Amino acid sequence: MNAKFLSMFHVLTAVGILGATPFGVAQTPPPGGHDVHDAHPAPPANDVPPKAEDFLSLSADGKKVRIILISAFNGVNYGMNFNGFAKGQAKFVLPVGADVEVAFTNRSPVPHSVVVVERPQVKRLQMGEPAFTGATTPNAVRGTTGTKGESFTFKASEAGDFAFACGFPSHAANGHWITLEVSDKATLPSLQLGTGPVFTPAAK
Ligand SMILES: [Cu+2]
Repeated sequence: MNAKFLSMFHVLTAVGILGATPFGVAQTPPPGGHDVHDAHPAPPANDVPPKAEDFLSLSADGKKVRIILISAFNGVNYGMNFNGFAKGQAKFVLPVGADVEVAFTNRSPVPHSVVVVERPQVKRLQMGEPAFTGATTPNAVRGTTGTKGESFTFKASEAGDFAFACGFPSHAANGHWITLEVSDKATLPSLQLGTGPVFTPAAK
C-alpha cells in the first residue's frame, strides 16, 4: 500500500464515519418510550393537554352558553373523541332552559359530527333525531372534516341524561361521545374533563 493510497483510505474512512453519525442518531429510539412501530395509526400530533376553560364560556349577559367541541383533539380513542375525551369521560352540565351555541371542528380527515341524544342512544349504530330541536350539525350521518367547522344552537328545554355523540355510523358505539346532563338544580353551566376539577365559567 503506497503512501498516496493510504492517505486516500484515511480520508474515505473519515467521511464514512462522519456520514454514518447522523444516520446512527436517526435510528436512536425517540425519548419518552414511544414505540414508532406501534400497530395503531399515528394520532394527530397534539401534546397540548385539554383545558376546560377553552371549551365552555358564557356571553356577557350570562344568557348564552357557548360550547366548543373538537373531534380528534388528540389521539385518544383513535381520534374518536371530543376535546380529547371519549366514552362519556368529559361531562357538561347545563341548567334547564339554557340557550346553547355549539361550535364544532374536526382535526381528522375521518368525518365526524355532533348530535345531542338521550344517553342510552349512544350504544346504537345510528344516532337518529336530536333530543332537542336543532341540536345537531347539518348532516350528522355524513359528518364533516377540517377546521372550517359547523355550528348549531339549541335550547336545553328538558332535564335529563344526554350525550354529545358523533352521528357518523358506529362512532358513538365505539366511544365517540361525551356526557351532557341537563339539570333542574344547576344554576350555571359547568364542564369536568375526566377526573379534573369542575369548571364553571364567569359571564364575559
Ligand atoms: Cu366520530
